[in-house]
Amino acid sequence: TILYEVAEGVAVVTLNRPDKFNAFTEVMHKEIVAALKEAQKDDAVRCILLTGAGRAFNAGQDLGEVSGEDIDFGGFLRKRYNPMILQLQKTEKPIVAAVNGVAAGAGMSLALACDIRLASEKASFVNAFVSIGLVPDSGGCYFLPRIVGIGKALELAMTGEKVSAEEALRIGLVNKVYPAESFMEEAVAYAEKLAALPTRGIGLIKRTMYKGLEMGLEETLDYEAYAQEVAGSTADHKEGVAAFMEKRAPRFTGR
Ligand code: LHQ
Repeated sequence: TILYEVAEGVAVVTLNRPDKFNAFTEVMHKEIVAALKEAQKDDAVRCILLTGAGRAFNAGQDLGEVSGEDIDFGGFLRKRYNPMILQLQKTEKPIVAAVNGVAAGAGMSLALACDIRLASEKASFVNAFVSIGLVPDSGGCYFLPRIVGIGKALELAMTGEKVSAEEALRIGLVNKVYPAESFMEEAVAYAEKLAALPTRGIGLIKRTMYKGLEMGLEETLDYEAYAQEVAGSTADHKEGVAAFMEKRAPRFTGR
């Protein structure tokens, strides 16, 4: 239900159920977690690009899989969705969502849990939970207010209104918007640029910044000092300083 391909330092993970708008199934969750673990292990991977096949990014839970059933919502989320969201966080490499089309429900949450969001001008975001009487899950109640602020987050979650790519850019829900025709080329180029940067330093930026959301100033300052000790011992730090002194472009290796 997904495709996984590594080239030029980028692992492209494509959600691949285009006729179902790439809606989540139990198998897809397992495959995404496995792909993220593989990308974390593989030194050739220095950035992960997550996208959807066909017209949509991801429409959330496959409602066909759950309709007419009495489901244990708590168990469902804890078993299937939460491990996937936690795996995105645990991955110490940049994760870019290339939002090619609609991202709805837990599909929107998935995009929010990525580190950077690029959108096609055809992309849109629908916090669809409310339309079926549910609560934003898969980190939606955590990331959405942190990304767009509590006022906008409550509005989007309570109304379920569709947000266009243009509006998403305006409210900081996405980082860039590209024309639909060249979208994947632009997204891959963006990911390749990230993949050429100091990967360990970026992994530490990710961990430290997300931790900073949970901590006070003193604790954050202390964690920064620790993270800097680790970053300061990398080959890429030495290369960055050497390149600056020698007035040349750096050649980072991700180590
Ligand atoms: C789909 C789906 C879909 C199956 C489009 N499933 N087929 C956690 C705990 C436990 C249970 C519940 O869920 C969760 C987490 C969640 O994610 S809850 C939220 C679940 N997602 C939704 O409620 C979104 C439902 N979909 C929509 O609102 C619309 O389809 C969107 C806004 C995504 C797209 O609208 P349109 O562009 O107008 O496309 P469409 O509605 O015509 O859909 C295209 C096809 O994709 C269609 O199939 P068909 O065979 O008729 O062409 C849809 O049935 C299918 N599809 N979403 N979630």
